[in-house]
Amino acid sequence: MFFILLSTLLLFCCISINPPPPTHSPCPSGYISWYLNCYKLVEEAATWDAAQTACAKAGGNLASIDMSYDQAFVAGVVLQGKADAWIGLKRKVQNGSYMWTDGWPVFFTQWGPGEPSNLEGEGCVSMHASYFFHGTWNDTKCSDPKPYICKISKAIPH
Ligand SMILES: *[C@@H]1O[C@H](CO)[C@@H](O)[C@H](O)[C@H]1NC(C)=O
Ligand SMILES: *[C@@H]1O[C@H](CO)[C@@H](O)[C@H](O)[C@H]1NC(C)=O
Ligand SMILES: [Ca+2]
Repeated sequence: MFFILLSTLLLFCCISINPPPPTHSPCPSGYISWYLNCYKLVEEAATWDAAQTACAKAGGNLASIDMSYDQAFVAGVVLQGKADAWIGLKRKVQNGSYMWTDGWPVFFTQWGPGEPSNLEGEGCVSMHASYFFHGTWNDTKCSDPKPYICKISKAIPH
């Protein structure tokens, strides 16, 4: 009887002093959590290089988009038609191939009609906000200031 009472007391004591740990977002504030990734639309316009530097300072990169469901999430939830925004894809001047800044291989693309136009001086990729071209990609001029999408990821490319 005593032991039942004691264990009941212990049970109450320990439940009351051990509340469940608070659930907190795995992402820094202002970022939206999605699988192993955190995304943020930064609405202050910057050149592509300045945008990449700012994302890197926060521990990430300009966003890479590796799959169709990442594309749907970034276009629909992060961008929400607010502004054309830089993503982490850039054409290398050396050989013309497009590479993600975070090192992921380019598996998936969502170019707009006629893109990439690969015009001289246009090697940085932005995502469209406009109704008709929503979410599609365009190679544009790297020195144009645009809002941008940062991504912090726990997934490591290999
Ligand atoms: C293109 O050049 C970059 C270096 O600027 C290199 O990392 C990449 O592997 C090259 N890609 C091809 C297909 O040669
Ligand atoms: C793609 O970018 C170019 C500027 O580099 C712009 O003139 C063109 O309108 C863009 N395409 C769309 C569909 O907005
Ligand atoms: Ca273009």
